Amino acid sequence: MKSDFIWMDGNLVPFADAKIHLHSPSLHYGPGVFEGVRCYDTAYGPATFRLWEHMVRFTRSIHVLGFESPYSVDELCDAVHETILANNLRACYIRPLMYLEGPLALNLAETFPHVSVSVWEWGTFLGKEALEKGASAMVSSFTRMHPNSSMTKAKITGQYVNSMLAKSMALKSGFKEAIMLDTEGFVAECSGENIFLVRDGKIFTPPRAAILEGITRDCVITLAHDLGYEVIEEKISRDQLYIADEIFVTGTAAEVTPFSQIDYRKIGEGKRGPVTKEIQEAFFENARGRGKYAEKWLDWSWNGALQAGSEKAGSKQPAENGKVATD
Ligand code: PPE
Repeated sequence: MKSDFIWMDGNLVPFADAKIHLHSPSLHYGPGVFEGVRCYDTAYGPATFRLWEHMVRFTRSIHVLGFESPYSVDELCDAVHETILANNLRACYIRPLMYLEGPLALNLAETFPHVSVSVWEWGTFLGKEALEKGASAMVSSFTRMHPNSSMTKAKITGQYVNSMLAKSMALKSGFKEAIMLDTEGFVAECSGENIFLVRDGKIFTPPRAAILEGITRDCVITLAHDLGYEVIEEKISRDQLYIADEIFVTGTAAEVTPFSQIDYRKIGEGKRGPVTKEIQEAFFENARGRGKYAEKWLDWSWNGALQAGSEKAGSKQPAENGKVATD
C-alpha cells in the first residue's frame, strides 16, 4: 500500500510524512468517509474508472455525515489525477479519505473536514484464481448494520468495523469472504462487495435500501441488460443462495468475482458459471477501454505525461466537465 506521495488538502506530501494528529476524532470515534476507485491501464493509456461517480458518492457520503465537502467533485477528480501522475503509476487503486480534526467530543459541530488521496498498486482482490475458479464464502454471524443506526448509502469509515469483524472471522474460518444478512435476516451484501445470484437464466440482487449502492453493481446491471438478462432487485434469503445456479460479487476492489462455495455447499457447478463469465468479460472489456461504455466510464484525458510516445494518447479530447468527450 506504499507510494511516493499522498495528496493532503492540496499538497503532495512524501509518503512517510503523511501524518495526522493522534487526537483526530476520526481515529477515536470513526467519523470519516472514504472511496475506492480504480485506474486501469487501457487501450488509451492509464484511465480512471467512473471517477466522477465515485467522487459524487464521496461528497454525498460527507453530506450524509452532516458536512459539506471542502472540495468540488471537479477538484477532487483533479486531485486524483495529480496524485497518480506524481506517483507515476499506470494502474492503481485510489483511496480518497475525509478525516476530521477538532475537539475530542461526541459532537460533530466543532470538527473540521480534511481530505487526502492515496494511490497504490493493488492486484486482484480475492485472488487471481478466484476470477475463474470462484471464491468460497460464509454467511456471517455479524449482521449488516441497520440502516437507521448506520448510513448504508455512505462509505463512513467507522461502519467498516462491522465489515472487518465479519471478514476477519471468515478468513480465520478458511473462507475468502463474508456474506452479511440484514437485520431482517435477508441477504444484504458482503464485507466490501455487492452480491448477485443467477437462477434459471435470471439475475437477482438485493434492493438498495440497506446496502451500499455500488458503482460496479450499476455497471453490471447495465451490462446484463445489454446482454439480454432480466435483473430483478428483490429480497434474497440465505437458502436462495445455496440453490442458485451461479453467484458473483461486484466491487471496485473485487471487480466481478464468482463464488463457487457458500457455507460448505457447492454453488451450481462449483466454478464460474456461463452468465458470470459473460458479465465478467463485458466488465473487463469496458474497464480496459475496448467496450461500448469505455468512453463513458473511463477518463484518460489527463494521462499525457504518462503516455508520452503512445499513438493513442490525446486522441480523445477532455470535455468541459472533466469527463472524456465522445466522438
Ligand atoms: N458494499 C460495500 C460494503 C463496499 O464497501 C463496497 C466497496 C461495495 C459494496 C461495492 O461498491 P463499488 O466499489 O462502488 O462497486 N468496497 C470498497 C472497499 C474494499 C476494501 O476492502 O477496502 C472497494 O471495493 O473499493
